[in-house]
Amino acid sequence: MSNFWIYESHTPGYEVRWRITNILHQETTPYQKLAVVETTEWGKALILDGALQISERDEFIYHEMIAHVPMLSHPQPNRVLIIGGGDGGTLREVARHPELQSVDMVEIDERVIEASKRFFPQVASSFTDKRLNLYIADGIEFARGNHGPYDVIIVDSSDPVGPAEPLFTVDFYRDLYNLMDEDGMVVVQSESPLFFADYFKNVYSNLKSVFQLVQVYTATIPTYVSGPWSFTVGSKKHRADGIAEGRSIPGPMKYYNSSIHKAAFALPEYIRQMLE
Ligand code: AG3
Repeated sequence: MSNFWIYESHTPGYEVRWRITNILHQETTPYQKLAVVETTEWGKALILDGALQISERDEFIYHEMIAHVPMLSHPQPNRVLIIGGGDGGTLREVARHPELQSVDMVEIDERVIEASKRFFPQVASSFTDKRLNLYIADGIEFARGNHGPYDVIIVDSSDPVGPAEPLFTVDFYRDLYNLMDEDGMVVVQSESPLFFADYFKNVYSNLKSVFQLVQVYTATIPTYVSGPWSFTVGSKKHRADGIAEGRSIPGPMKYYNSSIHKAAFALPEYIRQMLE
């Protein structure tokens, strides 16, 4: 068996390692270090600046949960904006909804898209969708521009260090607010409440200062830091914790179902208390 391992340091006292058989690709893009490795347990994995973004084996959990919760709790998600998400997994799930009329996707680093198309074709499977307008651009600048209005916005970013840092600020959330219709809803990946508690609390209070309704849900994504991973919704009108009337789930899922949708919003006390 190969004796090569890659490490991810979560905190100064906690790191994980994965046995790998191969480094399939490595490059330094204008924005970050990008690597694709073949692991023995999780299939291929995409790593940005030392942080694992997707593994073939569990990416479905993250992508189904970041996409279908907002897409199904909104009554009519016709126009969608995805910020980040260069691997294409969020787009793949959004594109399954027949209600979708157009999706704008804004990714700062074209190399992530290229690497995903080459090494993760089953994730990058919707870049040919006719409803897609792809922008290789800075999400911050895009959000300041005259786009939309959108019904649903999904911020599928990496951690708030490096290129994604400004995507966690009040100013950015205010710009997103202004890009949405009067019943719009945004969901952002908001890190581990346990290990990245400050980031998590910041997202919540920043969204709270902009949106009428803010709700948190979680899912366990085994290749991220152990325990729950959070997603936070800012909404102008609709609650996010259930499927909207008249909507139905678009085809077979591997993780998402209507019970999971509701249950994901049930928060353990230690998380609920962080939001007080
Ligand atoms: N975006 C969230 C990745 C966070 C991972 N963090 C970490 N490993 N420290 C994933 C992008 C998938 N489309």
